[in-house]
Amino acid sequence: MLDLSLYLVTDRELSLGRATVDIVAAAVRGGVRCIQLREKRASTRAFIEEARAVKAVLAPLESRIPLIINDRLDVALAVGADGVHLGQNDMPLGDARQLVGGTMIIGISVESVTDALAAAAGGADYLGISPVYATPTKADTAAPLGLEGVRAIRAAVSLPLVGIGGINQNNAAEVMRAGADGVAVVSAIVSAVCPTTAALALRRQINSINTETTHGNR
Ligand code: TZP
Ligand code: MG
Repeated sequence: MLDLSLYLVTDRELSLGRATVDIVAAAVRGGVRCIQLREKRASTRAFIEEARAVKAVLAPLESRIPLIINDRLDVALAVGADGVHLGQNDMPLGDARQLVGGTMIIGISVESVTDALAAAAGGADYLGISPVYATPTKADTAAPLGLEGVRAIRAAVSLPLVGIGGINQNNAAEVMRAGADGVAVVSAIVSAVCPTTAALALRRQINSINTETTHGNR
């Protein structure tokens, strides 16, 4: 089953000069369970090379960590990634699904209940609720949806949900309590002095919610 509980979205410009492959390796040691490679400025060739390098880091791991490619279905196909993540202005879900059939995970960023219902009807595998909180990491986001937005989307669809935008160890638990199955973070991990420690801190918050759920408190 797809484990979205702690989902890292990469950003080379926020990684304090460290290589994305090293950030990914460190983050996975701290308990990140899914990687999205997001390259907004790289050439297609550099994107493909980076994706192959990240795939090589993930391949020998005992726990299977999926590699999802941001925006670029062609890159995802070229490297044999596990999935692609598409926003509301990227390739339409229907076209992407037609190209890959059931062979690839397709995640969709949703900015409203309407988007969520459309993505669910179109066969998305999971949804990214974007953004939950305001964030300087991405310029062109919609207005923050907040915990109310997470609750509304949770009530509308049964797909796995991951919150993204301004999430860190101090607010990860409340996003999950509002109904998300996981949290996706960029700066909280890639800009941390120690990405492993940052991931561990997030992991602790997530695990505390899973324990609550096990005890029927959610
Ligand atoms: N999509 C919606 S918000 C966002 C993306 C890629 C950036 C999230 O970055 P951060 O640093 O975790 O707030
Ligand atoms: Mg996109």
